[in-house]
Amino acid sequence: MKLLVINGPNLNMLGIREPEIYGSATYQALENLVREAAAEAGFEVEIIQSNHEGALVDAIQQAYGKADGIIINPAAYTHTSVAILDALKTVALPAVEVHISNVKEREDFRQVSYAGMACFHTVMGEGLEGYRTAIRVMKDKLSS
Ligand code: CA2
Repeated sequence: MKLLVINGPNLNMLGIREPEIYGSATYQALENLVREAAAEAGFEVEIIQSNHEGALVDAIQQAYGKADGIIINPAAYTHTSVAILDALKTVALPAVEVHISNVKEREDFRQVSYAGMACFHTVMGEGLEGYRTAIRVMKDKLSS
């Protein structure tokens, strides 16, 4: 089974700023965790990070016919991007939304998630470990 993990803008800067919100682990540590959790769950995994909305849309479209599921942290585009929502709806693959922080307890402008409207589950506030949870949730969904 193939999994595509997509990370949005600025997540490549993890560990560099705002450790009180996002922790002190680096983006490389996040990729390592995802690869380990995916292997444990029996997934082949591809991980993509981009700061560009269109590149995220391209990645979602390219998953069509190739991946069995998508795990996505669209970062700031969570709260603005109808294009990412439309792409997720178009490919219609099972998708899980992940956020490192607990967005529910943050600013008003973070209270809408467009991408989340096309996801069957959301994980938030678990730090990087949230990606492991998301992978397990996806495994359960695809095994049922
Ligand atoms: O909690 C999350 O995972 C977010 O998706 C992170 C986004 C934020 O806009 C969302 O509301 C919630 C921001 C990612 C920025 O990542 C940084 C990493 C290191 C230093 C600064 C920002």
